[in-house]
Amino acid sequence: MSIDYSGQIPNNVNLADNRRLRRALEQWQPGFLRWWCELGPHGFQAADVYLRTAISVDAEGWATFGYVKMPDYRWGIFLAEAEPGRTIGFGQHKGEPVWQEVPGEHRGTLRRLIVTQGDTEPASVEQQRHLGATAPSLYDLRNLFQVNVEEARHLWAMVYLLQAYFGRDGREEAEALLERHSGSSDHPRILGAFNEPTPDWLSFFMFTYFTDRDGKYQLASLAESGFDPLARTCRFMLTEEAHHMFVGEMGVARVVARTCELAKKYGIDRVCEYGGIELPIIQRYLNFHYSVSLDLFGSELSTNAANYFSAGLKGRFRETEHPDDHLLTDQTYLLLRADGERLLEGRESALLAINEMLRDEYIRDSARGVARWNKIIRDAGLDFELRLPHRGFNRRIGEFSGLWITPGGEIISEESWRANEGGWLPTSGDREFVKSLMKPAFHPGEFAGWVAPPARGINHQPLDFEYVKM
Ligand code: BYC
Ligand code: FE
Ligand code: FE
Repeated sequence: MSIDYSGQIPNNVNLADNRRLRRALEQWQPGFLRWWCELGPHGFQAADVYLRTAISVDAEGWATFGYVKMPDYRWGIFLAEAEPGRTIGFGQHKGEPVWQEVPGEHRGTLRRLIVTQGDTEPASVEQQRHLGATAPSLYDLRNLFQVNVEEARHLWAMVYLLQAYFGRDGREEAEALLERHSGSSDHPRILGAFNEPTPDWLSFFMFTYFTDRDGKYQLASLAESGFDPLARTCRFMLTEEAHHMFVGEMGVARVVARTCELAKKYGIDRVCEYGGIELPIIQRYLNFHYSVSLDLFGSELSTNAANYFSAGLKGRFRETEHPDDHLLTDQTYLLLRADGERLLEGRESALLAINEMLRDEYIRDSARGVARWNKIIRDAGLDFELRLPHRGFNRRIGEFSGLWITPGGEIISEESWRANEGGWLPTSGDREFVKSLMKPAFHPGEFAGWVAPPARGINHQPLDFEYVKM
């Protein structure tokens, strides 16, 4: 299924023959572009950026690479191909044909899920809008912008669903997605992590490793949805998500590699003196981004999540691979709960634990990158290990939110937690120091001193390729 690029909005949903929808989207488009120019990447709207753009939705060659000025990026609506005869894979409607229209009784719930997903996408662009000015290389600058245009496309993906399937309320929600802003006091973004600033590149790499990975797991469970247009939209979004997480994993790996190089040369305690970011600071950034991202999965026990599942709206990660009845009504799941001042493992209704199952998948996946970062440290012969903190550490949502839990998983008093906080979460001194390193490196092939160059360029281009022309 190829993409129609002839109209104003590239798409593979046959907009050419759907006049009502085409006009609704064309009316939304100018507001979107205004938003992009005001709150998208600051200072680079006129630059030529070497970007990939989707040209088909099948695995081979969906992307083409070329120079684009970002406001001219062809944001479009791309759904993965329909699976003929697809049936609902879980919940009370299991085995019934998937829905091509919104089922009336689930309309409000489905709209809310789509709005929540859609809200995160422009939020991340807003959070990252000032990073361009301090990019450590043209290669990194280009990756930032690639992530930004794709997150903006993810907004299109959700706006398409709202406009195509939710009538007037859908149009209103589509407008509201451009009105809420990250960190705004009157109209903040919906979820916590998306109102936190992304002030420096170490934060950006941590964000794309940990927070975009929440995106992967949320999209994967929405890709199981019985509402087929949502499932197909999310499937295609997942192909873009892989690059975002790659940027994060490699970004942190390169920071670690540079740190190790300096540590070997000058001593592990003198890395900052020589313009690197010492491992304890990296650990504190990791602790922050990981714990904030864990919150994005919602409460450990959630009737919302149970309802989404039973209704067939949001499944588990790789739903079909679970060797059970996909109803979960009589099953239990082992999870950690807070029982007064103790943490206690116990079995709870599997249906209520859907959020926790997804978080468990996420935690396992997050650990893989950390192991690869640790291999870099080990290979450098240094005695230090990065760790994922305990799942209860620094949580604002769910079971652990009222408790003061150490990265090691111990419940302590608020007073001693606060007294130790500076060793666990980035201090203002850490942030100032990291900020002081953030100087742009804009000559082709040049890299800032706090980060190692990557192993290879983008799309087989050399490292000194001019990825962004100012
Ligand atoms: N912050 O039953 P509970 C991405 C609210 S990232 C603030 O625990 P539920 C991306 C919740 O709304 C993926 N509020 O939660 C990444 C509820 O409110 P009400 C984004 C929160 O509903 C990087 C109450 O607390 N996609 O794509 O089971 C760059 C109790 O809720 C938070 C999605 O999130 C929070 N962290 O699950 C760009 C998928 N957590 O009902 C993009 C769609 C919970 O009391 N969303 N609350 O008013 C969902 O599936 C669910 O809304 C959640 C929450 C999993 C987020
Ligand atoms: Fe996204
Ligand atoms: Fe992403």
